[in-house]
Amino acid sequence: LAPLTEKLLVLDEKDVHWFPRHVSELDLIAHRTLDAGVDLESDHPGFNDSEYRDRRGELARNAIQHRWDQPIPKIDYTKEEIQTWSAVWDRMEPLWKEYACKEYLHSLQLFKEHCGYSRNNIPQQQDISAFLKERTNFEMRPVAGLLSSRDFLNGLAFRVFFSTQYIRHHSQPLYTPEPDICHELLGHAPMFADRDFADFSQEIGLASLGASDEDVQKLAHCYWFSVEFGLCREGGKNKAYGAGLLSSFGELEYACSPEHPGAENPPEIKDWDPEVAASQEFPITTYQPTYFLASSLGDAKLRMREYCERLQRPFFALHNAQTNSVFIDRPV
Ligand code: HBI
Ligand code: FE
Repeated sequence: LAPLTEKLLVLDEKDVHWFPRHVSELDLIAHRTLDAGVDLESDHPGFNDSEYRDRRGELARNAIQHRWDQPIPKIDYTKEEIQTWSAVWDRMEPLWKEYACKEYLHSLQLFKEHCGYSRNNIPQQQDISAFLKERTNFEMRPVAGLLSSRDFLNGLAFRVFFSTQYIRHHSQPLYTPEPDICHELLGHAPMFADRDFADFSQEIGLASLGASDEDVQKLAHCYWFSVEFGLCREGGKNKAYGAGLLSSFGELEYACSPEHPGAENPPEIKDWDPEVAASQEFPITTYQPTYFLASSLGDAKLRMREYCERLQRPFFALHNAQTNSVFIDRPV
């Protein structure tokens, strides 16, 4: 082990960014949020609500205190928070049946049976995490707010999804300027119960370890057009597997059914190609003008893997699932 370690240290100093080698080192990343998760912008729906801001502070502290080997503390969601959850659930449920991919619908059913998913209950991250760990060896861990692309993607290398725990402000249940539990638990979490999707996500994560800033940006764009806004073909129809779509009642229909009445500017649908997605620009405050369509989640994964293998890297990181650590292949 010694020579490999030396080589890594040299690489660290000279060529590559620091990156976590073991899942425990995600503790170092988890508190590096870009915003504290509490400093709301003046146009945030909860900006003038001191009770909401206190709650955000409480949940942020909760997330920052979490350690990788500890169970995720249960959160006692208030009646008002549950009402917001129900409002989102009620709007999304009929749309999922129509536009969510079959993998999502299958997992959602399992989550109803095993993880406390329902319109009247906000599921606990710990329950979801334990279920995912059994099924696909993925897990969730709390985070206070937005991380850098590098830090966020590095977590996926260890099959860890950083997930916020607060909910959007009750005054606008169908709008959130940042990821919240409706987005994380209704958009992302069920997809990680699918083996191909879980592996797909980890591919992006492994490629991000020690990658150049340029490559991290490319991988973040691939993530955006797949994990957030990806479509896949199913029975002659376009279905959503991206969490940004699965948690947005307006955009889900817009993306999957561009011919529906009211869509004056139908989006452009391109075949899923990570090379193209990597340099495709995107807006963050409007519906996406472009979506990428994979023929299946398995195919999306294979293409992602091929793309990652082509990235110019001094090494490639491999994952040991038994120890949840990464090691380096092909050092130069
Ligand atoms: N941070 N906490 C958190 N949650 C995300 O979904 C997230 C992030 N940072 C970056 C990011 N997503 C993506 O937009 C890509 O840059 C990876
Ligand atoms: Fe997201």
